[in-house]
Parts: sequence; C-alpha cells; structure tokens
Amino acid sequence: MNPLDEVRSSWASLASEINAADETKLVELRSRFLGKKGEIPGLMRHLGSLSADEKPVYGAAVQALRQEVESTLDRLQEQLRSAALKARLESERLDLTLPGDRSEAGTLHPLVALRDEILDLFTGMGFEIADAPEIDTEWFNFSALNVADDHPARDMQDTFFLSRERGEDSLVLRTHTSNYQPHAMRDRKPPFRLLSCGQVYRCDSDATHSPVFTQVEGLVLDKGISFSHLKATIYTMVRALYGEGAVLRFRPSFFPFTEPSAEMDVDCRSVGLDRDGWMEIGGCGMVHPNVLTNSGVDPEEFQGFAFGFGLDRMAMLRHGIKDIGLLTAGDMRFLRQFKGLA
Ligand code: FA5
Repeated sequence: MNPLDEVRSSWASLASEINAADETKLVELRSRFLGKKGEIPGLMRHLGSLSADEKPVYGAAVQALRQEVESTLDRLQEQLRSAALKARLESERLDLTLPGDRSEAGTLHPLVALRDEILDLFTGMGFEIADAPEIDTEWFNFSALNVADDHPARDMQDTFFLSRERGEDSLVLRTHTSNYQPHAMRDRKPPFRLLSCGQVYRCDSDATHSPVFTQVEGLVLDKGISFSHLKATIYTMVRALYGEGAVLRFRPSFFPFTEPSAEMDVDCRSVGLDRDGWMEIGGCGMVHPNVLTNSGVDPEEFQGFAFGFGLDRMAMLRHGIKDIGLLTAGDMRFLRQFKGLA
C-alpha cells in the first residue's frame, strides 16, 4: 500500500471513534493528522520520488485528504460546541413567567418625613440648618440660657446627668435643643436665621411625654426683630403643615431664656382630629438680653426670637396618634400604615 493509501485507510478506520470523539480526542486527532509533523504533511516528503506527471496528481490527492480530515474535524468540533452551549442554556434556563421575589420598598418614618418637610419649609424662608451636641455641658444647656442654679429643670428628676460632680463643665444629655442658641451665637456673627433639629432627653414618660424625643429649634437674630416676626414665621409653618384652617394659640408662659415667652397650642379639631382640646407643640419668645450678653452679642444692637417645637407632638397631631411611645417602639404593625410617606 502506498503511503497515501495508508494514511487514508488509517483515517477511515477511525471513523466510528471520530464520530464519538470528545474535545480532547479531537485535538489529538488534529495534531496526529494535520499537525506540522502530522501524517498528512508527512505525505509531502514522498513528492521527491515521484515523476513530473505523478506529482500534481499526488499533490491534489493529499490536498483532498487534508480537506476531508479538516472539514470532518471542524464539523465535529462545532457539533461539540453547540451541544455544550445547548446544555448550558438548558441548565441555566429562566422561567420568566414564574412570580418573582418581591422586595418590599422601604418608607420614611413619620418623624423623618415630618422633619424633612419642616427643614424644607424653613430653608425656603432663608434659614440655615445647623447642629449642636447631644451631650453638652451644664453651662450650654442651662447657665448660658439664663437658667438659675436652683431652677427645677436642673433637678435630678428632669435631667440625665453624665458626670458625678455638678458644675458648669459637667456633662448632661441635653434636655432641649435650646443648647444650640449659645453655640450658634458664639460661633457666628448676627444677623442670622438658623434651624437645628435633633434628639433631646428628659426623665419623663407618659402618653404625651417620652424620655427621648426630637425638637426643632429656630433662632433669628437681627436688628429690629419683634414678636410679630416670630408669630408670622410660626403661622407660616403651622398652616403649611396642617392646612389653612389650623388654629394656633400663643399662651403667655415663662422660659428663663426668652422674654416675653409663650407656649403654642394647636386646636385638635381644626387640624381634622376627632377630639376636643389643644395640643401643646412648642415654646417660643424674644431672646432674653442676658442670653445675648452671655454669648457675646450686644442686646442694644441685636434682638431676636427663638422657638422650640416637639417634633413627636407635631407628628401625633398630624396623624392622630394617641400614644407618643408608638413613634419609637419600632412596631411594624403601627409603622406600616405610613407606607405612602416620602
Ligand atoms: C423647651 O424645651 C424650650 N427649650 C422651648 C423654647 C425654645 C422656648 C426657644 C423658647 C425659645 P418645653 O419644655 O416646653 O420647652 O418643650 C418644648 C416642646 O417639646 C413642648 O411643647 C412639647 O411639644 C415637646 N416636649 C416637651 N417634653 C416632651 C416629652 N417628654 N416628650 C415629647 N415631647 C415633649
């Protein structure tokens, strides 16, 4: 048998093996028959021993065999590839008609939603948002605000003291956001309009009092500020939050850091609640000259007003919540009803 027939028949004898070949076997066969030192290129070595007439015939026959081997191997390789792809697609198949895993979208807590609304409202009126520490000294929380040493608010019953010793530098959990006032007056020069919102702490607990609650504090210092500026500002806020029909009353009161001072109550029925009575939402007044002096501001030159609202109370009023504790209890049965808040 001549070498060409030998290679042809060895290729032909592999037919059944070839058809069932895997990827490795195909690579092996490709190298055996078509590789540089493979059987088919090896056939060309015999060209030299052939006559001029035989050479083209022999060359064409070798070329034909090469093409047959090549196309067979290519076809098989392609079949293997598409079978592998089909298997993969099959194993990774997604049934898009199955119901999906729905993840419940979160929603804003009613206190956060209300706080954001109030911050938006006041920034719209030219107020700048600022912060004060929740742990502060007795001086900032009380003395700078003209609260006398023997004032009942300093009493152990009302304030969480963090230091064993009592004194101007001893630390307390702030009892109100008014601690912000002396910080603000020391840190910047009037005129300014500032708003601060944050948590405050008191030994206090019943349906309308919580030991941890949130206050929103405003402070405006400028020349020629009067109580009517204060009233207009508060009315703007209350009407924006509760509607034009909201009835607000200013009740004369006392705070050591404002003079005159008032507490503000909203008529529950006027904001759509099904109950009689007033809900106290905050305190306010004209900044006391002693507070200005304590913080290095000349009361002859600048006057101002301040207010502090209980955010939790305002949320109770808005949503008709009867127990303040629900706002911080983290009970999903209660919180789910505020789903639409954004
Ligand atoms: C003050 O805290 C003053 N710093 C407010 C102020 C600021 C007056 C600036 C003048 C100038 P008062 O203790 O009344 O005031 O508290 C203000 C509001 O916080 C109350 O009207 C009420 O809405 C809310 N509040 C008071 N105590 C609690 C409590 N334990 N739980 C929930 N809200 C409370």
